[in-house]
Amino acid sequence: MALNEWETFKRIESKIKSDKRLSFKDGLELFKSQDLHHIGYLANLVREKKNQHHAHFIVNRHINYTNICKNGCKFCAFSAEEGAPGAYSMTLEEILASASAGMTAGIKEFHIVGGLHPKLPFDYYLAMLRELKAKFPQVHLQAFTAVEIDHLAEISGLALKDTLYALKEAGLGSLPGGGAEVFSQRVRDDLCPHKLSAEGWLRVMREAHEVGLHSNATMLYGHMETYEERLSHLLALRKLQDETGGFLAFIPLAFHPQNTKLVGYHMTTAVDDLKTLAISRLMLDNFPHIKAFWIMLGENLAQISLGFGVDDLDGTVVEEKITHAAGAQTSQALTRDQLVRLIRQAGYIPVERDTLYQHKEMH
Ligand code: V47
Ligand code: SF4
Repeated sequence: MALNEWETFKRIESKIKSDKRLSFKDGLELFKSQDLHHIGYLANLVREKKNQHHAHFIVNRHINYTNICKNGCKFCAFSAEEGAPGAYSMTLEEILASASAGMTAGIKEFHIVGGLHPKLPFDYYLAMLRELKAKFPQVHLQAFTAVEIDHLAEISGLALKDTLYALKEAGLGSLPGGGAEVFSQRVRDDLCPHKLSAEGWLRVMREAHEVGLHSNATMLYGHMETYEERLSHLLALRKLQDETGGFLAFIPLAFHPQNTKLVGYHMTTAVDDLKTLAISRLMLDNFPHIKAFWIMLGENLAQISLGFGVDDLDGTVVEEKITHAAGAQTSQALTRDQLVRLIRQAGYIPVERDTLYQHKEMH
C-alpha cells in the first residue's frame, strides 16, 4: 500500500473512532482505493457500534401490482406499455389472493411497488390499502415509492401532504426506498428523463417524514454513474436525514442490465458491491441500518456483506419481478429458516424484525 493511502486510512479511522463525519473527499479516496479489506474493516467498526453483531431480517412478501408504466426508464426491464405483451395490472381480488398465497405464517410486511399506470384511479390505491389492512390487520403495509406517491398526488388532485394523509388513513405504514436511482441530473437526463426529479424524490420523502411516515432510501449503482455522483447522492440523503430523521435503512441496488435498453452494460462485480455497501455505511453516519437486498446480490455475497457494514438482509420476499425481469439468477424466496442459517453461518446473531425495527426476536 502506498504511504499516502496508508495515511488516508489512518485519518479516516481516527475520524470514525472519534465520531467525526466523513467528507466527500474521504469517500472519494475510499472508492478509489483497491484495499477492499481495509474499507470493510472501517465499515465494520461503524456496523458494530450501531448494530453490534446483529443481522436483521423480516418475513415479508413483495407485491408488484402493475408493470404498466408511463416513464420507460432505460434501466428498467420490468415495465411495459399498456397493451404490450406481458403488460399486466392486478385487480384488487388478485392482490388479496397474492397476499394470502404461500408463506404467510408470521408474515409482518407487504412491500408493494408498481409502475405509473396512466389509468388506474386514486380509489384503486386507497381500496388496495384498506382491503389489505382489513384482511391482514397485523401486517405492515410498506407501499409506493416516492415516484408513485408523486403520481398519486397528481391523479388525486390533492396536495402532496393531503395525498400522504389520505394514504396513511387508508392503512399505509411506511414508504419503500425505490425510485431514487442516482440524483445526478446528467445521469437522469440520459436514463430516466421522464421520472420525478431528484428534488421531487427528496421532497416526497421530507413530507412523508413530516406526516409521521418512515421510509427507506436506495441508490441504483453500476451503470453510467461516477464515484463522485454516488457520493453526491449519499450526501444528499445524509443531509435530509439530519433534518427529518425519518429514514430507516439505505439499500444500494446493483444494476442488472439484461432485457433493459442499456445494451453492452455488465453486472456489477462483487468488489464494487461490497465497496459500495461499506462506503455507504461509512458516509451515512445518521442511518441506523444498511440493507443488502439478497435478491440483487445473491445469497452468498449478501452473507459476506454482513462483514462489510451491512446489518440487514431484507426478507423472505416470496415473489420478485423487477430484478428478475432484468436477469437476476437468484431464487425469489427464502424461508425464515434459510435466512437464519445464512446469518448464523456467517457468525452473526439472526434478529427477526418488523418493518420499523420496533419488535425484534432473536433466533
Ligand atoms: O425503484 C429498476 C430499481 C427499484 C432495475 O425499500 C433496478 O426496503 C436493478 O426499491 N436493476 C425497486 N435495480 C426495488 C427497491 C427495493 C428493493 C428492496 C427493498 C427496498 C426497501 C426497496 O429497483 C426501483 C429501481 O430503482 N431497479 N430496474 C434493474 N434493472
Ligand atoms: Fe416505471 Fe419504475 Fe420501471 Fe422507471 S423504474 S420504468 S418508474 S417501473
